[in-house]
Amino acid sequence: TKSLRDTLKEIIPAKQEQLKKLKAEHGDTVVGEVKVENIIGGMRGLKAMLWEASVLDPVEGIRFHGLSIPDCQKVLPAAPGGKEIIPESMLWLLLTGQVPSAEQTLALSQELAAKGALPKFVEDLVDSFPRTLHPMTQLGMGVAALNHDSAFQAAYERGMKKPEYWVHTLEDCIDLIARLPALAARIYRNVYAPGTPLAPVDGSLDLVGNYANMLGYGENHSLTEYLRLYIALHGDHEGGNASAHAAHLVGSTLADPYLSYSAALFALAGPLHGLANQEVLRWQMAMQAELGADITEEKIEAYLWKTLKSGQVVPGYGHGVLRNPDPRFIALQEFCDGKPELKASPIIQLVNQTFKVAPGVLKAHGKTKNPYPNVDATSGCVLYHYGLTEFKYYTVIFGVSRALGALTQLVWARALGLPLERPKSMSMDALSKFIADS
Ligand code: FCX
Repeated sequence: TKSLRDTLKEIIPAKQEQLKKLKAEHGDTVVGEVKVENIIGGMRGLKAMLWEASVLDPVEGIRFHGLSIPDCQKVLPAAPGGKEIIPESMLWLLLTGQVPSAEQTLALSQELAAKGALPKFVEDLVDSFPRTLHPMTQLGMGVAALNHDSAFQAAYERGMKKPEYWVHTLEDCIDLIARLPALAARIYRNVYAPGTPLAPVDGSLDLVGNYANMLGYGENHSLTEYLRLYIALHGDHEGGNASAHAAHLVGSTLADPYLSYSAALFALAGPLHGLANQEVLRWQMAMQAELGADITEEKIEAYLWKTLKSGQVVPGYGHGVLRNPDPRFIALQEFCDGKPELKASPIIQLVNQTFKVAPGVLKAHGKTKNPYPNVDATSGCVLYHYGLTEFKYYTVIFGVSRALGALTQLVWARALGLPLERPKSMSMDALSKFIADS
């Protein structure tokens, strides 16, 4: 059975050829037009970057190399003894476009576990942070500090040639993904259970098995399975979202994968992006507290209007690209439906009741282009049910996950020799002059 590196070595030349051909034969083909509304509207809808591993259809949702989420759930290997997709099999798919065998997935799990320990100075750095420092700030700083051992940076200093870029990028990406659970779990334990022992990385466990174990939830098989699915599903959501795009932009300067991914994490930490799952829980709990025991759809509707009239967004609803319920939301709901204790959980029931009412209210409100839930509408609430109640930590789990896609693209960007990203900006005066002259 072929290794990950050999698989990539085999497929990269054809992709390089494809890019060369696109450039040579279609370099001046027009893909779309740039309107003033795109320039002032956060570049929404502009097809302006390459991203290999996934494409987001507004109606259908995400596909990873053409595979939908239900397709992935059918074909991607689970952990030994588990049922859900695991990040290792998703990473293999994202990187190669191929479905790994159970054996290849296991080999990747073993490699990640073998590389999973943190350097001592990073442990010390993280231990020195005040407990009050937001976990996402800690994660971003820890990831940036890991660049101390960057293979890419060391090879660049030695004067490596361009065809070698992807090889060292891949090594950094694998090392970083391997170390994220130990880093993220250390932050959790320091902030929420200081002074208690932290389990070391266990060579016999998969990536999330280790993560759950180090968090202190290793005994909870159901939560571990949820985290596997959650982390696999959040892995990639094409390239334009703020975290993925930040990694791509910073990586295009040939900053190493650690620095590039730390930039992604700071983008993820914004409330309109990854922080939304913590905001959803906060909002649903405030709703629960205000509405009391007897929660009806009418009361939820009134609460939604209250949120909107106070000028706030309804967290977990809306999306920059999607125009339908997010299939990741559906997949997490199906996970809950299959587990009686989750189905009976008050917070999950509230998420479901809200889902029945919120699209209608948001349509009537008439602002958002997408009145449907995104994945954040439920992801944090499920964690809460499992007893992982520290919601300031939720985006860190998203941050462990998003590495899969953002780092995959760094490997492809270096393999394809993609250039420094540098869009042209305009001032309002320049834009007005352009309009007047045209
Ligand atoms: N509640 C109330 N108003 C909303 C809304 C919501 N959930 N979603 C969008 N709107 C409003 C916008 O604020 C905007 O108002 P404005 O014209 O006064 O500025 C208008 O509707 C048009 O926005 P729209 O084009 O539909 O959405 P955008 O692409 O600008 O923004 C996000 C997309 C996701 C930022 C937006 O829907 C939002 O704020 N949602 C709530 C936060 C959230 O769930 N974020 C997570 C998104 C995602 F899953 C992720 O990145 O993790």
